[in-house]
Amino acid sequence: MTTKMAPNVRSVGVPGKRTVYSMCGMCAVRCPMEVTVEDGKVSWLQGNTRDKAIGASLCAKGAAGIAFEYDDQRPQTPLIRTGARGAGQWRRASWDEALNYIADKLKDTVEAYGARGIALSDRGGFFNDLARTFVKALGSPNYFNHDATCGGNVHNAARSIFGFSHAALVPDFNQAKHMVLYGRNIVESLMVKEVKAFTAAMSRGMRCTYIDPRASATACRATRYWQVRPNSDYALNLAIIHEVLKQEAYDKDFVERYVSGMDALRAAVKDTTPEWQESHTGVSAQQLREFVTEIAGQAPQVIFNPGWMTARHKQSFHVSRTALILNALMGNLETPGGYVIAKRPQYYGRNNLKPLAARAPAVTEPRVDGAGTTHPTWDPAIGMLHQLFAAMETAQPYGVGAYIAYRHDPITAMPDAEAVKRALDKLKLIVSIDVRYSETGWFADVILPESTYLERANILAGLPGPVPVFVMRDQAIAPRFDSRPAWWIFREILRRSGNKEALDFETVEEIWNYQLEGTGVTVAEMRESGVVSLAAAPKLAPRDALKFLTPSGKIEIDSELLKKAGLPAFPPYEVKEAPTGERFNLLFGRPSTLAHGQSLNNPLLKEIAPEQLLWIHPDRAGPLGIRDGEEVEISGGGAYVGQIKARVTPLIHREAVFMLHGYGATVPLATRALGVGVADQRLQHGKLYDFDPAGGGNALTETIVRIKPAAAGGAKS
Ligand SMILES: Nc1nc2c(c(=O)[nH]1)N[C@H]1C(S)=C(S)[C@@H](COP(=O)(O)OP(=O)(O)OC[C@H]3O[C@@H](n4cnc5c(=O)[nH]c(N)nc54)[C@H](O)[C@@H]3O)O[C@H]1N2
Ligand SMILES: Nc1nc2c(c(=O)[nH]1)N[C@H]1C(S)=C(S)[C@@H](COP(=O)(O)OP(=O)(O)OC[C@H]3O[C@@H](n4cnc5c(=O)[nH]c(N)nc54)[C@H](O)[C@@H]3O)O[C@H]1N2
Ligand code: SF4
Ligand SMILES: [Mo]
Repeated sequence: MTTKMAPNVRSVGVPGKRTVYSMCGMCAVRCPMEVTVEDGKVSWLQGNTRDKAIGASLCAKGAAGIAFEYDDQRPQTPLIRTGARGAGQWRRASWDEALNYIADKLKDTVEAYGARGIALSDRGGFFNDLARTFVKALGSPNYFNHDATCGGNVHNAARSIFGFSHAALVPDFNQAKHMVLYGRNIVESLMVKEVKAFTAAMSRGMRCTYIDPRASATACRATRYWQVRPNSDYALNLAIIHEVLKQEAYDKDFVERYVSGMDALRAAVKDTTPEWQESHTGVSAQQLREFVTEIAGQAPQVIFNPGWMTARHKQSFHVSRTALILNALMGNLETPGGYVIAKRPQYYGRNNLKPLAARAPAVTEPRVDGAGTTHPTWDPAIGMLHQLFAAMETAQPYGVGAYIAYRHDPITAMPDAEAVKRALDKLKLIVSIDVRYSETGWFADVILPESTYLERANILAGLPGPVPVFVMRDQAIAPRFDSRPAWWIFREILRRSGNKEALDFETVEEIWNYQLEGTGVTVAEMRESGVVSLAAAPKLAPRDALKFLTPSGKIEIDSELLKKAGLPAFPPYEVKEAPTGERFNLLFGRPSTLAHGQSLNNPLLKEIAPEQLLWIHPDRAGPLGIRDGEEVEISGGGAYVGQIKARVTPLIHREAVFMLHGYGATVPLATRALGVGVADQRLQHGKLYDFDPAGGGNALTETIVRIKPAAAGGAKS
């Protein structure tokens, strides 16, 4: 094994002790972080103390970054598949060989399908200018992020109402009086800054209404908990809006000035009374009325926080939309204690980072998923990944031949792993760029090991916010193995594909200098603290001059985008049949100590990971002969059957079972995670192409599973 430093990076193996400002990479939150390096090794990790919102805090996963770094169970060189897909036979390859192999297959793809036959998906977020530029420079419109199974529905709902993403709505925890959370499990599915702000707000007396069929740890902190029926939040919201209008608990001035479509809203909620929703949600009419009376006295410091996923079913978009409409009714936008709208640098008279994507020629080909065209409500900037898999299978609307999964593990992240594999198997080329052996990597043709977040530098990122910032992830240590940073990998593929201009930089510093041109910020300043603020203090926009990015400039309850899509603004609530007998809705979530499927093989996190249990209500478990602590068999209708221990508890709604996501891995080289627990995504059989038509997101929580006591001595899948 050669231990070689990636070319064109700073010499980092210097003796002595120093601090490098970076960003944690143990989950996608990317908290600002200080890395202590002693004699070329990482000796300590903590939050970036120059950023007061985080201080020295990291979560357990962040703190396990050292264990991740010094774990050898990861791809150490490029690997090229030698056996059948997924069979696990590989040969080590040099970077030249692997990159040439990829370039050849990309050429075949372009010959067969045109450049649009190349697609890439990634985890989105801060640094996505790089991957977008890469795809654009290849001449393809087909960049996707992961949002089909994450925040897609919420994002597209916000886009239909405000014209911008829900990520642009920043809750003012300092002054909020009441926060309503829809399955947003803030204290476990955590972001360090947010959970600190939430905990502080609760200590100072903020009220919290938490809505979830399962009593999560956040439910335990909340002042009100509603154990709603699964997938019923839309009915709840229609009734809350009905009551808010009836009690006149909304901000009339704000609505008058900024909201269009109140007539449509009134018509939609005319009959959705608190009594009407009772049988749909399980929340009593009286409790709902009391809630509305309470928030009437707290508005506008009341925040309806739809989180990222607001359930994942075929009306999720409308759950999110109605939650966002409630914010508009509260008049809480750009108000202390409400939602602050994230600002770009221009708002404070500063320039943003120069986009790399501008260096690549425009692509005029239509997207393969129809986002923005046949599906006007789906944001073309992020796409809808399941439709890429559909195109792989059907070659409609056109064929796709090559796919790069960069920082993304769709065989874990998308429902129905077998269906994902069937689609992938049609391709000429599957590449995984990862820091560990993912399920997708194991099925790929080529694995390219990216240097870890401690071993590499990223491009700079500009983050909008109450105060916009530029952030840096600098390289802390030399790569331990023969890996490379993504910017280098993409540059090399482009060079070999005859499209080199867009990313033709020799060093990451060259990229940084390009990005910083005209901003008044220098690389040295970035290195000094890792985070540079573009204003001294946040400044709210004047309330009488708010501008929304919708076609009308207003908050569009009667959305132009929905009209264009031929979709109703307020479809009738779809009544949910209650599963009975052996049948349950499968719900899922995360523990605070694991990030998706990527953490269970970490030597430290494996030790503290909770045992994966199946939460089931005593009223349903009893008749099935299922007892607390005993093994049950769970199946989702496909070939995959799991065995898991029951946790019999009233903390889960009668109609649902709940399990943690991130278990049930199958890669033999990741020995600590191998075969531990059950993979919820494999139980989501038949769900790859089942989605919310308006939001586009997969209908994961509509999965029905069957549960029965495990046969004594039954084999574990
Ligand atoms: N059934 C089910 N499906 C789900 C979910 C669920 O709870 N249940 N959750 C959904 C949600 S919310 C999301 S966000 C998605 C998440 O799905 P993914 O985005 O696929 O998950 P992650 O584990 O965050 O990261 C993806 C891959 O990036 C790799 N990676 C980590 N760091 C780096 C790096 O520095 N460089 C590179 N190149 N790779 C890196 C990881 O090893 C991992 O293989 O899954 C969704 N799908
Ligand atoms: N520790 C840790 N933190 C993380 C992550 C991680 O992997 N690990 N991932 C990050 C990412 S990518 C994301 S997207 C966020 C996700 O953060 P959250 O949005 O908080 O998501 P989950 O943890 O999946 O929790 C989902 C909750 O929704 C509930 N739920 C299911 N169906 C319904 C329903 O119909 N209505 C309502 N109201 N609730 C329902 C489930 O019971 C569960 O408790 O977490 C982020 N933070
Ligand atoms: S939430 Fe935890 S794992 Fe995620 S970036 Fe922050 S410290 Fe790291
Ligand atoms: Mo997510």
